[in-house]
Amino acid sequence: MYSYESSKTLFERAQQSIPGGVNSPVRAFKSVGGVPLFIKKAKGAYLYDADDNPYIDYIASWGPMILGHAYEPVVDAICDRARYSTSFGAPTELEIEMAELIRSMAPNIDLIRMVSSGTEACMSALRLARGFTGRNKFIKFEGCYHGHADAFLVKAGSGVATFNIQTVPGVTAAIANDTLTCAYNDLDAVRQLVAENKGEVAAIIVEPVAGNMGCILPQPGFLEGLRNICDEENMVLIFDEVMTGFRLALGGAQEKLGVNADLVTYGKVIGAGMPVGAFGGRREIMECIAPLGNVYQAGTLSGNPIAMIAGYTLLKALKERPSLLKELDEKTLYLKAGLEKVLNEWGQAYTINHLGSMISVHFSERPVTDFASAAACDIERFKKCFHAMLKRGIYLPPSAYESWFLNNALTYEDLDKTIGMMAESLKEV
Ligand code: KE4
Repeated sequence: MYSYESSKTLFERAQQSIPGGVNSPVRAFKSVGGVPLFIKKAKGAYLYDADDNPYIDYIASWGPMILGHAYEPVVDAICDRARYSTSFGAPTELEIEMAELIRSMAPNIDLIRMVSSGTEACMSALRLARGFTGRNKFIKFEGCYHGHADAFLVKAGSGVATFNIQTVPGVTAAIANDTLTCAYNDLDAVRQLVAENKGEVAAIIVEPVAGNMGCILPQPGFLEGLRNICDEENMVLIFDEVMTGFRLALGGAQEKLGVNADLVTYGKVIGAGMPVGAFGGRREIMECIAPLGNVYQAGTLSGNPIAMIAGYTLLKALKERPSLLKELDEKTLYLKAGLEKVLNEWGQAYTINHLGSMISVHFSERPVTDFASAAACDIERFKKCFHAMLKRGIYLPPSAYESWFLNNALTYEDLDKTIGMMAESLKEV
């Protein structure tokens, strides 16, 4: 039986100095209850908490650690580069190499700007779309999460859904009024919003595979429909690939699903665990960004050499060995098959959503295709399953509104253990 004494002590101490004891709300275990684990170290597919309990990690820092924790080429690159200073605030050759590498991997990226988080990337892409079109409104989907910039905190997913925050204090009505929302996968609702706001909608931003209400796939024709609507209405289509980028394929969801956006945002994997985001896309749009154009966007640590060398090293490894993503997809399929077997033996309602190495288990009698169906799942049963797995050494995302993230350091033995622990956990949920 795991002891959590050190995490308990640290959590009490953390709350004296940090709001809720965490620097990001989803880490607080607030929606699943219990004490958040304080992590001491990690290697490969394993985390070790402050009590040295080992866990097989299915969060991978919410996506970045796609080749496992402390991936040696990344660690070595960071250590080597740090001795030449950690930041200059001036252009470097490394930033050119990073931009050129990304353009060689992802389709449809004429120009790309580095920032320091997915939030910054999405916030900047929206401002750019508004500046490019001269329009104020935009469409997002209920349950999708694009970071915590004010405009996106309307019916958002991830922690906003986890904590059931209907209206985020501090987001003014003036801001929220330009955020139009509808259900994911509902093209008719999009068409209606566009018709009701004719000529006023700058952009549609979408997670091409949603990961912030659990994993939810676009229905056939959904993304293609968004593409057509944006073409017809001269709107900017923004793919938020912070989660899917460099994970679903080297070229992300654009490559995997065969639909090109006008702007794409990145985060997570692009920084290999260091603070990196990026937005890029069509030259005519990107050329509106300062210093070329007047859409202002900036950042002291944008393109930071330590963050760049970490991300560059990881992306280069993925590009040079495309088999890594194939291996990861195969491992995810193996895990899915094993989970389905034990869930079927358990005999109660569930559904698994999955694409590539994104997967989520929902305790639901019906398909989970949007936020409403995700929210209608048996959330209490998820909470019990989360803790049953945690005490058996399996670390799942502490929310029913998150995707699981596999990393390629997972072995088939780890996957078998996960499947076995699920079989045991289901006896007590
Ligand atoms: P960051 O600002 O957290 O780097 O990225 C925001 C973001 C943007 N777009 C998508 C599709 C995202 O999933 C995210 C961040 N994802 C959450 C987990 N669902 C980050 C975890 C957290 O908030 O601590």
